[in-house]
Amino acid sequence: MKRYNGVIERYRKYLPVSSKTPVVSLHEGNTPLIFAPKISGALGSNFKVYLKYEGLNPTGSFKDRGMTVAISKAKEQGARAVICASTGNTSASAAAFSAKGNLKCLVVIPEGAIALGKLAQALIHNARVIAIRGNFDQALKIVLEISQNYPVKLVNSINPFRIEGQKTASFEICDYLGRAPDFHCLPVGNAGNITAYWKGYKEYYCHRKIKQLPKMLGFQAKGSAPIVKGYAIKNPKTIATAIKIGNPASWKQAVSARDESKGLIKAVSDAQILSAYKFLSQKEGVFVEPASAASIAGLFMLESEGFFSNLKNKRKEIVIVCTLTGHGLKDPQIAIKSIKHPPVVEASTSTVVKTARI
Ligand code: AN7
Repeated sequence: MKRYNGVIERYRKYLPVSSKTPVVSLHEGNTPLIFAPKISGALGSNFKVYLKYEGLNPTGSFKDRGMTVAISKAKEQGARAVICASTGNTSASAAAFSAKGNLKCLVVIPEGAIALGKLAQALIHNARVIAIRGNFDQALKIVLEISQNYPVKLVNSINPFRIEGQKTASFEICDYLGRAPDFHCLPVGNAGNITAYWKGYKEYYCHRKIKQLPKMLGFQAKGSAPIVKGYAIKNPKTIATAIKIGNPASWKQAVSARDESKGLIKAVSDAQILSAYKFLSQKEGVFVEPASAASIAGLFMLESEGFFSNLKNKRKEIVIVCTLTGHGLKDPQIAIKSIKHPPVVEASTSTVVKTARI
């Protein structure tokens, strides 16, 4: 069997790379598509829901797919340094790929709004991390300005190579299922990922790899839902810090993905996100960070609104893929906070047995 060497090698013919591109890879991609029997069952007997578990990428999020292409192209173009603003995962990924590719990595983050695991990653991979007294949208504006005036390459998803890499997730899903799903659910923050998935599906359609396109179902957090509301949010709020974004860079592209696919972009509350977060970990055994649970929160919300009712109990199988963008270990503090703390008892077998109610 051929060894797996990451998304550039696997999907080279669909990507803007040549034999001269120095490939920087951490063997990202090739993530599992896990069948979710309990979520499927909640929708109906003819529904098949699959989880694209992007938390299993090398730095624990989907960002690695785009970063391998962005960093490889930055090197090809002779860059010595890269820069990004981040709600956490982009910086973790940029820092790791920069370490592998011998680039300097500058990271601008909103102070106090980055999950612990992500901050640890950026720091341990030796990025130069600067926290601003401001939010992600302000950080993005700053790094954009810096990249236009200094010799540093921007690796936020405004960089088209990021989108190119991220579209490989659609390819993997279609290759695995032998078709495109009917619906694709995913969280929306800066809106790069919904843009990338839609691009990937459309390209596979043009190459006749799939016969139909999915409807894209995007979900923002209620306190950070500019696309849903139709205007930028000055002070976005949500416990899902990854998608706490008030003015998404790929806003227009996300709207196109929604409209071209005849899908939708809706908002889910923090309570709905946390409930889906617990459902995933407790019923499906899959631990994700809160932002990722927005996919499932959105799916459950649509189900309760009767969105799927005319598709229920038909012969036709309905295939739904939900992208789970980041690993639960990214944000251990949320996990600990949202469950009961374990009891502390004396060190005796009988007490442990009694307390455990065996
Ligand atoms: C886990 O890291 O924007 O809509 O700076 O980390 O493509 O932005 C992260 C976004 C969803 C939203 N889930 O994706 C960043 C950043 C997780 C994320 C999103 C992010 P986009």
